[in-house]
Amino acid sequence: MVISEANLKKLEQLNNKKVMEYLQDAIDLCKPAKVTVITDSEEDINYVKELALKNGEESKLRMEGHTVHFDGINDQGRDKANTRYLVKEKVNWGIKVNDMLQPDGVAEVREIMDGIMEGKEMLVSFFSLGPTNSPFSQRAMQITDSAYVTHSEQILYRTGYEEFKRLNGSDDFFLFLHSAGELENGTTKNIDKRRIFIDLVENRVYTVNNQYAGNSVGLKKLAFRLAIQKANNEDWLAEHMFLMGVQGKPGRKTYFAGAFPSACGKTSTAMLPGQTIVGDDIAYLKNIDGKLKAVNVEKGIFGIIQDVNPEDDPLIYEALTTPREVIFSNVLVNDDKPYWLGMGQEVPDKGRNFSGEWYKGKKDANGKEIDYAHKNARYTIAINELANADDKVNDPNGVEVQAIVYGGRDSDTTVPVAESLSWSHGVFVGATIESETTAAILGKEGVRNHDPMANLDFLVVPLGKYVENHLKFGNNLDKAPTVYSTNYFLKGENGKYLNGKLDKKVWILWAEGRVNGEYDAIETPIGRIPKYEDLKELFKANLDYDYTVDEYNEQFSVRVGKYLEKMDRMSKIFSSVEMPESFLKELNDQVARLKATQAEHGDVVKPEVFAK
Ligand code: SPV
Ligand code: MN
Repeated sequence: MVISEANLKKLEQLNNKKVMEYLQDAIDLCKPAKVTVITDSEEDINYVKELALKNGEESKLRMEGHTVHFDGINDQGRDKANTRYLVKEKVNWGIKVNDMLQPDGVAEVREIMDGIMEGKEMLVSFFSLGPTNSPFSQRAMQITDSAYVTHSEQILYRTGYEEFKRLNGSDDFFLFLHSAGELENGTTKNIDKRRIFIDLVENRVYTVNNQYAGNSVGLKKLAFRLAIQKANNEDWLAEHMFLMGVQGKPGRKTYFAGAFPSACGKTSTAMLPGQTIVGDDIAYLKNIDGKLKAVNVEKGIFGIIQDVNPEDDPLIYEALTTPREVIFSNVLVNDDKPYWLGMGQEVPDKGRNFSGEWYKGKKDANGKEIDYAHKNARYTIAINELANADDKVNDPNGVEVQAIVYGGRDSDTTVPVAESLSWSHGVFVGATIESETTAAILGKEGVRNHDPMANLDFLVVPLGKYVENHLKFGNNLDKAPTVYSTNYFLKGENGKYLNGKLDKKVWILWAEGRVNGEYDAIETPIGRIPKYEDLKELFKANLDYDYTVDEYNEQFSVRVGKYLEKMDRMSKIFSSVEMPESFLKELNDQVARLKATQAEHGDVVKPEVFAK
C-alpha cells in the first residue's frame, strides 16, 4: 500500500467520493512511492515545511523562518507557450488563446505524467480560495510531489481540510495535479516536457515538469482560469486585482480594487505607505444585495522582490529582513543571506543562484552574462506578517469596493491618473489597457501588448463575453464603482520618467477624494483629470513636495495624437472580435471626442484648455 491506514483515515473523514476517485486516479497515473495527506493541523503543516528542506527544494537561510528555493534557469516565469486550455469545442475567442480539444490534451499530458512520481512522495492537501465559511469560498484539492508547492500554498491560501468536510460530499471543487518531474540539483530537468494544461471540461488542471510558482502552484494562476469560467457562468467576476483600503480624511477608508499587468506597479500600489492591504493579485467580486463586495482569493503575497528596498518599499523590506516565515526564490544566496536586484546594498561577487554556483562574470548557454539574481525573483509571505494588513483580510463577507483602478505601462500616451466618464467608459478603459512585457513571462521583454483588464493571459471565455459580463455586472449594482486609469511610466521628451515611485500615492488619494466628493475635476475627451491645486496640496501634504505647474502641464496635457494612435491599435484589434454594442459605441465615441479635440487644439492639449 502506498498510503498508510492513518493517511487513508484522514481522507475518509472528508466523506467525499470525488476526492477518493481523483486520488486513486492520480496514484494509478503517477505511481508515487508514498502518499501523505495533509490536513489543517499544525503537525501536518510543519511536516510539509520539513519535507521541503529534507528533499532539497528549500534550504534554510540565516534568519529564523527564512528559506530559499530555486527554480531552474529555464523555469523563471510563466510558460505561456505550453499553457493550454482544454476545451469541449473550438470557439472564436477574440484573442490569441492556446486551446486544444480536451481528449487530445488529456492524452498528451497523461502520457508525460505516467509514472512521473516513481520513488517520490505524493502530497495531498486541501485549500479554500477566498475566506473559509463564506459565500465566496471555492474549494481546491492539490496533489503534488513538490513540498515547495504545498508549502507555498500554505502561506498563500487558507487551509481547507475542514472546508472540504463542509462540502458534504459535493464535487464542486477544483483539482490540481502537479509534478516537478525528474530533478537535477533540486530543479526540474525535463523542461522540454513542461506542460500546463487547464481542463475546462473537468474543472481540473494538470501541470508537469515545472517549479516556478506561476506554473506549479495550482491555486494561483491555474485556479484563476477555472474561477473565471465559473464566474462567467454564475454572473460574478474573478479578476486579476489587488484590494486595498485607501485612507482619505482621518477615519475614512475607501476600498479600491486594481488590475495591473505583471510588473506595472500593482503590488507597490496595494502596499502604498499609510494604506492597508487586503490582497495583491486575485480577487473575487460579487453583487451582494446590490453592493459590490470582494475578497482576496489568497492570504499571502508572491511578490516581485526586485527594487524592494528601504526607500521604495519600506514595509515589505522590513518584513523581508526580520524573522518570520518567508520563502525567497531565485535570489542570490551567500553565507546564508539573500541578495536581490535593487535592494540598495552591496552584493557579494559569488554565491548560489538560479544558475547553480554563481560568480561574477558567469555566462549562460548563449554566452550572456548571468545577473546575480533574477528580475523575476520573488518572496512568498503571509499578508498578516505585514504591518499594513487590513483588518478585513479574512472577513467572510469581503470588503465593499467603491473604486476600480486599471494600471497600464506606457511611456508616451496615458496621463498618470484619470477618472472614467461612466461605468461603460470605465469598462472600455479597462479593456484597452496596454503594457510592455516584463520578466514575469518567458520571452521577449519591452514589447507593447494589449492586456484587457490585465487578464489577457487568463481569459478562458471569449473576450466579448467577458466584457459583456463586466458591463452587466456593474449595471446590476445599486451603484457601479468609479473607474480610474493610472500610468506610472509616462516619460518626458528627454526620455526620463516624469514621476517618482511614490507619486502613485497622490494619484490614489486623489481618486479616493473624488469617490467621496471632495475634489472637482477637469473633463477631457479621455476622462476627468485632477486640477493642479488639488494635486499641489496632495503632493505637499503626503510627499512634502512642491509640485509645480510645469510638472502638472507636462504630465496632464492630453497627448491627443498619441491617444488616437492607441485608438487605431484598438480599432484594429477589436475589428475582428465580436464585442457588445455598447463597447463599440464607447470606442467610436472615444475616437470622435479625440478627433474633435485634435481638430480644434492640436496634438498635445494642456489641461487649462479643457478647464475653460
Ligand atoms: C503575475 O505574473 O501576474 C504574477 C506572478 O502574479 S505569477 O504567479 O507568475 O502569475
Ligand atoms: Mn498576477
